[in-house]
Amino acid sequence: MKRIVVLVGDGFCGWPSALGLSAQGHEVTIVDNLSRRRIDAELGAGSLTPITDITTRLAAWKRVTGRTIEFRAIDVAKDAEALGEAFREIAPDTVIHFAEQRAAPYSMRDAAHKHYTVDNNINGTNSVLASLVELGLDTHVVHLGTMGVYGYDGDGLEIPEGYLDVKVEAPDGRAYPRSILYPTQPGSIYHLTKSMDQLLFQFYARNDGLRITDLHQGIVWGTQTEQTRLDPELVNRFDYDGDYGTVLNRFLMQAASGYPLTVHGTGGQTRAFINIEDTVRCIMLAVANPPARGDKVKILNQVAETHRVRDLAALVAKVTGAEIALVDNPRKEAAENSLKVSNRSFRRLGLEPILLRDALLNETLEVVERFKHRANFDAVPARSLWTRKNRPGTVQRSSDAA
Ligand code: NAD
Ligand code: USQ
Repeated sequence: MKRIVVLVGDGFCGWPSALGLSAQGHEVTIVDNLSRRRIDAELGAGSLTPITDITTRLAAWKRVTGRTIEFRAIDVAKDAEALGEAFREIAPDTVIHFAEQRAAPYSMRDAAHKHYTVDNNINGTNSVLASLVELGLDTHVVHLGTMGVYGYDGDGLEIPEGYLDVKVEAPDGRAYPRSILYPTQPGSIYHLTKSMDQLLFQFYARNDGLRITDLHQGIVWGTQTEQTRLDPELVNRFDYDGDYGTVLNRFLMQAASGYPLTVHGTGGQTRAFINIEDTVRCIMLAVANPPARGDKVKILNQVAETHRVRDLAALVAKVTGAEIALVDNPRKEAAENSLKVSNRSFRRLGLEPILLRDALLNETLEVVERFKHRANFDAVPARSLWTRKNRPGTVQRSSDAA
């Protein structure tokens, strides 16, 4: 059993991961500055599910399972001293680093939000790595990164897991072999910070021998996991707004509420998806399989399957009878792309991913059906614009004037 610090266990992926690891018997400490809850207030759209405050959540976990999860309120990006102190006291075997501003639209709102996202994400990652080095700890860092570092205008070439083996032809006629990070092409400031994280990881692994796993995850859908289902006070968060709501969860919430499914442009974007239960399984597998000291950064693609956005909309419409609306695309992205992603590493570690089966869509639909009365429909359209030429993804209805 390991001592694990989950930076940041109050979020959508962090909370069920912290519970899953605690259920496995690990000694878990959550660090979070609760910034996401403040952003809920800024956007006027809290979680659709009634998440309890962190103290109530942790007390419920203790009541239901008898297990304790510690909590520390620390800003990972700004308070390096407190973070270092926590690492010194706990001496973690593993640090799971989720502590970032993760919404692409939020990162593209304006200059202030671009600044916040870069500042928060890059300083946070550097603080985690620098603190561990300073303390001389041999901690395994597991970072939740994103498939989106590679961009979404692919032509069908399968994206490998992190590295590309190339031969560079030199003027002397020789071909020099190199293993390089697969080139990035981020499509938002948020995705750019994840690309920059990769360089920080590469540096600290080479310079200091830090053991680092970087998980390139697709879009997460679903809400509940084996542990969050145990008690209403353990319920996971569910985002549906135009900034933080991700596409499939948004479509499910819109379908349950009689709101047309907001397909951006032609819906030709193909993306990678993974269910929240598999996010937790992958984190567990990554924790159990660290790289050796001195190894290069271990990069794994954390995806189950790929889908085109309009096909997802058609699937949700078929299951629910919802109407589909083709709205303006507020983002600068290719109208159509193909995407193939290798997920061999997790498959080899035993992951049998959950695919989009009706039963699971139905579980999420039941959750949104139960809580749809809590939604703020003004927050549903995606209004953050990538460029001055883009237009908001607004459905033209009398109840939804732009
Ligand atoms: P989330 O916004 O629900 O949670 C993020 C948490 O981080 C929040 O609890 C917030 O309070 C905390 N936080 C942010 N900055 C912090 C700081 N400086 N100090 C302390 N706490 C801080 O996000 P999520 O959906 O759980 O995503 C978690 C990670 O997974 C992110 O790094 C994201 O890039 C990655 N990811 C998410 C998805 C997805 O679809 N949700 C997909 C791929 C990758
Ligand atoms: N889209 C719609 N209609 C909507 C919402 C989105 O058509 O109502 C489209 C978008 O234009 C985009 C696609 O759906 O083409 C995906 O959008 P998204 O908001 O679901 O996903 P994204 O912005 O890429 O970000 C999410 C998470 C992020 C994570 C990323 C994984 O918020 O933290 O890193 O998924 S990935 O997409 O693989 O980069």
